[in-house]
Amino acid sequence: MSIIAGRTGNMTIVGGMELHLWFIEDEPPGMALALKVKGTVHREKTDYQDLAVIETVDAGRALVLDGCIQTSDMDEFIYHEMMVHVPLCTHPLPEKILVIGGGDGGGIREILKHDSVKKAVLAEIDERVIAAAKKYLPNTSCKLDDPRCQVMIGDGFEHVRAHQREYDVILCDSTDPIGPGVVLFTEEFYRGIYNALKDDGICVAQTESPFFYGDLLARVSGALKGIFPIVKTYVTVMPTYPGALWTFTLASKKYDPVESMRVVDLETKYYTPELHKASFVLPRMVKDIVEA
Ligand code: AG3
Repeated sequence: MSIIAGRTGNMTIVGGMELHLWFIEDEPPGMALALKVKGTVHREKTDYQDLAVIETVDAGRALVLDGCIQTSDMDEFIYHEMMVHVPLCTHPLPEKILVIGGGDGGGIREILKHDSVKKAVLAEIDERVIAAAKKYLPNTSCKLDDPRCQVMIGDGFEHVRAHQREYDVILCDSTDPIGPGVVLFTEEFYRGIYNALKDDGICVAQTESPFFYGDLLARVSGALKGIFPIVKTYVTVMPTYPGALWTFTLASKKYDPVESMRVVDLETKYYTPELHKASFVLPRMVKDIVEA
């Protein structure tokens, strides 16, 4: 993560020069995403990663792990609604859901909007992420103490290995494939997920931006196609993620996400049933990646 002082704006005047603080997420070799910041709210090295919460000028508070923006008040609802409501409105009766990663709680908040859900398990390896979200991101983490939510601190891979045919829906709300997130993009992990799902279960994995992680998207899509009968990638926009065009990949044992979509009465800011279907209509460049 780089915090640099820029020369525009009107924040601090040092020696007659106006200075501003910007958070910069580098996308090597030649691009970066920048958010003007008011300051750092919290920073610590956890057992797993570098964790920061920053207060931005336009995007509210943001959680940053190992220099990568995970969630910001401005657009977290887009990511979380699309990750959750697409599979939960595809499955006819989603009752037991697992989120791997996702310690900020945004996925849990959206899952618990579904009345059918009896239990939502969060398997997060880094308890400091949960603690920071509860303290600094109240809007995102607001349902982590709900009686229907069970928080397990531990390895998501181990969790799926230990649970067979148990879940209706499993969501891989991972970081980028760096640090603790690497294992969550492996074929072995997806096999574990297949086994942890019931016979009509559905999995959704966040699969990054096609601009910076096209190879990864191709690999994940290929791996899932070797395991599940139905695999479809869908897209959304995420202004505070590098590349802005973002993908999720859905893998299903039985239900097709477009054919089997149910219209559910939900309070959302981004997701609609029309958008659910439309998000599976892929830009040519994404089609080329997942059909290769
Ligand atoms: N997890 C995926 C964030 C990926 C962002 N990548 C980046 N900034 N380079 C989000 C977790 C939200 N619950």
